[in-house]
Amino acid sequence: MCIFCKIVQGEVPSRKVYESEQVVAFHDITPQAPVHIIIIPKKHIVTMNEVETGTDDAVIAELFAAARKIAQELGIAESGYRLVNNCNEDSGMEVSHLHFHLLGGRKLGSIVS
Ligand code: DGP
Repeated sequence: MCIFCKIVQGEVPSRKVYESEQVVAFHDITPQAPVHIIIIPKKHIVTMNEVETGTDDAVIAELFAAARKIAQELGIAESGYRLVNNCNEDSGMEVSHLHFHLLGGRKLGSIVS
């Protein structure tokens, strides 16, 4: 089972900021910004490439809805934030379970490096 599935199951502790039937969000263990939240589907979708149009539409929509809600609640909606998805090797993806990084709370640098 992957590390994010273990977080979903409660086998690995995390600081959750959002949870619903299909989605969970928690503080990143190695934050790159004052706000750094990981937002995931509970379903083990490996990467963006494995998202199934139709079947996964609702959960994908909820990932974005969760990001909007969390940004509001953590006070970065107006100052600004970045929502990042890494997919496969060239992106630097480390955890093979679909996730978005919600980053904010400071002026963010270049989008690529
Ligand atoms: P990525 O490179 O896009 O696969 O980013 C994976 C992120 O997941 C990385 O920023 C660190 C975070 N992460 C990895 N393991 C854990 C964990 O056990 N707990 C938490 N909270 N975050 C984790």
